[in-house]
Amino acid sequence: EYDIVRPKGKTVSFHANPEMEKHHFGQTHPMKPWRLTLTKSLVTSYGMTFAMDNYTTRTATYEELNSFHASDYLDYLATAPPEDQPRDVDNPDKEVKFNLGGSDCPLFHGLYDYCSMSAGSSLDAARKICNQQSDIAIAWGGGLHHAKRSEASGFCYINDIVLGILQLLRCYPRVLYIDIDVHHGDGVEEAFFSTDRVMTVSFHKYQPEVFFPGTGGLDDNGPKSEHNQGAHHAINVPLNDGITDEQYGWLFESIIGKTNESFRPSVIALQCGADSLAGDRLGRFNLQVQGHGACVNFCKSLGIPMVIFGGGGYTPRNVARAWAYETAIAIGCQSKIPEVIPAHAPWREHFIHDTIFPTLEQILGEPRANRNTQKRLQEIVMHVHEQLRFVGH
Ligand code: VJV
Ligand code: CA
Ligand code: ZN
Repeated sequence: EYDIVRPKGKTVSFHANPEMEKHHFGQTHPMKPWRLTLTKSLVTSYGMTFAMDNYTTRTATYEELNSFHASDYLDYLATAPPEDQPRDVDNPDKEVKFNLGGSDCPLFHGLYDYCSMSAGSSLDAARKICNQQSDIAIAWGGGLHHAKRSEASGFCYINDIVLGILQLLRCYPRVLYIDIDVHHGDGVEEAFFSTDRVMTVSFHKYQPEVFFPGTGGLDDNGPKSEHNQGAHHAINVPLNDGITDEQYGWLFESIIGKTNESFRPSVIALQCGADSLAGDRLGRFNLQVQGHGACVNFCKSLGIPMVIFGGGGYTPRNVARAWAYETAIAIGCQSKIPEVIPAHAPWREHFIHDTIFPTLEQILGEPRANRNTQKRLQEIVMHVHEQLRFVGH
């Protein structure tokens, strides 16, 4: 029925744990782990599993989590009572200290398992790239870029990306981290702030005081001291509401193309948060599936091994569309997947349009006014190119 075959040479691996998807942050919380089920369902229905190596990932061990996170934080994460249980009277200040139990980062049932599974899939993906057993390794359950060493933040408890990059640094000299989630990748930037072995680039909506997390201005490029090795190794692309596929694609290629030339990464870690799509419950951009996917395609075209992580994405049907399409791009079968969502796809009724690429009349979401002027985008590119003059290997 399908014409999707294993591409010669390139190996793609897909890392997931279906147990992860059964966890709930709470009834109306925007983060819905079952968007991963929806994604996998589309990937399977389009016949893509036959063109990849599929792995059910193990849970990361305490020691693995401990390679970035502090022990006291992990210990509390593992033992904190879920919200519907009596408060932990012995540790009244720990929830505050670790930012656990608020509305963004609730203490739900099975939280520690959920975190270990997300981290386990990202670590497995990174190892597959280290061993050179894959050219592209996909971990849609990862991408939780806000978590800090000793603090949960913005729906993220364990920073699986930092763990994955630490693994990559054991085998590769330089890692380029790229983050297309609508939010600033603050946790990853902070973790590698003082090293020139990791270059971080985040594209995000930037409006401090109004939009989370409020960091990631154009002038935030790493430590200010030239003596610090991390100087100039953080790039931030602050954007306004309503950016389009065309503008984003131009920015992405100008910035990542030039970064690739200057930094010469040995491997790419790409966070593909789908909250930068139009119609996202929390996002503000106008990207369509094609525009989001074009970023993945551009990275692939650089011919460097790559780990692909998930991230945000709060309109599940659109998250699944984008991540299924991007899985196809990784395999190289995007021109062969039928536009129409297969009739036998379970969950088909979740898709308000029958196609993976809604047409002009039925785009992903009500478009927002575009507040990004061409002049400002040009200034951003100029600033980034200026920064990159300090970077060279
Ligand atoms: O803006 C914030 C922080 C507040 C305090 C908590 N309230 C609920 C919101 C304002 C200052 N947090 C952001 C966090 C966004 C995290 C994005 C994560 C990622 O995509 O980058 C990577 C996975 C925020 N924006 C919207 C909400 N929180 C939000 C949280 C809810 C909610 C509605 C909106 C939590 C629970 C419920 N509704 C029921
Ligand atoms: Ca981002
Ligand atoms: Zn986000």
